[in-house]
Amino acid sequence: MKPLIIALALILATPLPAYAHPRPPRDLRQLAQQTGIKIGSAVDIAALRAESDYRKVLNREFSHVTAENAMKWESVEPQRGTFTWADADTLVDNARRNHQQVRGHTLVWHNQLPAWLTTGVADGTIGNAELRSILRDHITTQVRRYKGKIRAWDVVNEVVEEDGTMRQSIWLTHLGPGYIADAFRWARRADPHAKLFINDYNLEWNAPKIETTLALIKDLQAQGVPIDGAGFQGHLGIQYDYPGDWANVMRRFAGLGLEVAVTELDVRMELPVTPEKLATQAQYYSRALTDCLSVKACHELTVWGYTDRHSWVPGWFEGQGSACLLDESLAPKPAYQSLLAVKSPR
Ligand code: 9MR
Repeated sequence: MKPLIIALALILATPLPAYAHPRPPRDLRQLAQQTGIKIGSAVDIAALRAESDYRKVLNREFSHVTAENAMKWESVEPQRGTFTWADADTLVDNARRNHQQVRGHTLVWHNQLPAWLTTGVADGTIGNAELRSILRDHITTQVRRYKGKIRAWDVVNEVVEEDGTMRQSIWLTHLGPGYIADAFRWARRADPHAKLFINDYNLEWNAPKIETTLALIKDLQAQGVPIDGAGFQGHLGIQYDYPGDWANVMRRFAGLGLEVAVTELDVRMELPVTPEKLATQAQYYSRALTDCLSVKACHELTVWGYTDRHSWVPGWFEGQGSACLLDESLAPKPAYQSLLAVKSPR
């Protein structure tokens, strides 16, 4: 009798493997808890303010948030020296109240720069030395303002071109290649605890971009530049093959000692929507989550908006849409269910 009791006790005391959770997750927040990664969404601040159903679902489902536009330079300093933090503050305050961590997006980019900056550079009234100090002040001011409230910053965004050359932004052409190292150093000084990321699109599969970005990171590390992570935006479309090598690519970045994250996932399609297309889209979403879960260093998967009611896709790709997990009326699509059904290897 005794050995049987001991055997039974042993079986009961053995912890269940992570994938053997008794119940499937009820929502994305619970999925995030069970898998141990952060599941986030980009946030449309106007919707957060004005639409109670949008706010309710955002705060129920997501434990991580990124401002879709509110932290970009043109949003926070539309006139030189005039700062407009209200939208970014709203996001950060809402996050604190709802136990959400925040990804700061983005400090150095070639898009959504304020007009005073781009015209000043173009007409020569802002010279290169002044431009460098403007960039330093921008990074320092913004990172300090949210010190301790941002888990990770996208310090530089989209600095490499599709052909693997460095992007000829105003930063590169006026400040030289050292602007990237400077940006990371200034960000670290302003908030020593925030994780500092490089972020890009098509980094999931585009070989020239992957190789250049890896080389850039190694070079930064050799100079002692503080860089902690690489973000894969993940703007996918079902008319293209799923980037089947993505997990291996993530592992290469992780091999440099970096955290990796999926920072802007969405999966667009050519309209009209059909059940077949939604089923394919669901596979893309679940594969992206599976890829992240299969790489130890992947700690975050963020979608670029969670509802088709507010998605950048229709405005940018003619005839395309339906890229998000929930439809316009906030009803879950097959993609949402497919995420909940992912079996975590962790
Ligand atoms: O979703 C954003 C959209 O509302 C803006 O109009 C657009 C302007 O460039 O930027 C979109 O977000 C981009 C993100 O900041 C960086 N990666 C690509 C995203 C989609 O364009």
